[in-house]
Amino acid sequence: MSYTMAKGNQRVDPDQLEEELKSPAGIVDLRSDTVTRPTAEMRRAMAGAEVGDDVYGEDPTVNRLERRAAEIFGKEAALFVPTGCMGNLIAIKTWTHHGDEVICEERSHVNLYELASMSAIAGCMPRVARGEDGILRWQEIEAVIRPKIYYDSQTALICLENTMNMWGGTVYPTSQVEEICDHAHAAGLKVHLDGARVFNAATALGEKVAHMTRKVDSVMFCLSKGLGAPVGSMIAGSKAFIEKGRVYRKMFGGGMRQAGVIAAAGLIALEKSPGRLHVDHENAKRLAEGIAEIPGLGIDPKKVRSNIVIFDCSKTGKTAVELCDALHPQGVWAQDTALHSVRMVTHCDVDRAGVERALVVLRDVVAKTQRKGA
Ligand code: TLP
Repeated sequence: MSYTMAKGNQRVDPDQLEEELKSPAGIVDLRSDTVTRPTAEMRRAMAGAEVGDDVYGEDPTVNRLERRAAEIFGKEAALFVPTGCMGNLIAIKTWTHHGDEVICEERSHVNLYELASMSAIAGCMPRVARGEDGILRWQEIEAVIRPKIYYDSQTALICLENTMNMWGGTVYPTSQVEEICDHAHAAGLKVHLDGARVFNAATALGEKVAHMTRKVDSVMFCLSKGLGAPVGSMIAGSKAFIEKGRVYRKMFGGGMRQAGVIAAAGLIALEKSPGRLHVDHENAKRLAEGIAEIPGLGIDPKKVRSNIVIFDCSKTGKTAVELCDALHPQGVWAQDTALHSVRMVTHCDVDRAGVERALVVLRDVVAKTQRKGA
């Protein structure tokens, strides 16, 4: 099939636009893997997508994506949701009753970056645990389970995150997830996995996502991060979970109509992107090794296992915001994640040359700040 897309008042072939469809020229955007732009193949599929009204369950492309996601994860059913935040919230709402507690890691996304939606909307309290490099063990979880006393709020759900974003993309060993699930289930608790980047975890482990998630009760994963789709996440679990989840998706305003237009890109992301994530991981490793050689910056490259690199800049005398602001005009975009922590995330729109450029600019910017401070 061939077609053209409007670009200004020109008509252009999207195949020739592949480079232009990526990040703005000259910018190495490492703020997040959410910034990826859909490929020409995705855009073609979106333009040609067969659609229907998904609130009636009549969008064939969404239905295909949901079936395929369920199949890949070895779960009974899956649901296409607009965002990862909504996917997590639907799972929390489905597994809990208002007044319940949800155990999660201190730096987890559900605790820090979802606008307290588990409290504001699902009526639950986060009960945080702390794991080494963000990876929880059963002992740390067990310690914060509330006793079964009628005047205590009750623990209902454990929410794990894999990879663990704010700990630098660390990865759960599957045996540890399974041990947590076995104990949780024995204690009558459910386990939800925020697997926004579960395919990165699968790449790091060399395992299949179905194997890694077989014991969790529900999983959310994002099509719009490392997998490169423009919009959308999925939740997967039992048929009963997805049936309830569909109700909450509508209640939260996430019932979409001709969503096949975006699901079409999601299908390509799901089939094609996991196979290239190792490139992002190799780039992240190189980035971390380069950062470790810059005086004043702190990182242990051995701990970088996926596509997220978080380093300490306290010894530069600059805050993370100041450092990011100094990098920005040089075309290297990074994200502050704490007072002295900077995050750089590799993805399909950043190649090795981009990583090398980021390192040159970073070294230069840090050296200048240190000269000024001397
Ligand atoms: N993460 C974003 C920011 O919100 C921090 C990013 O740039 O990394 N779970 C995890 C582990 C995530 O990292 C994110 C997004 C989400 C859920 C939410 O996904 P969206 O943005 O689709 O709602």
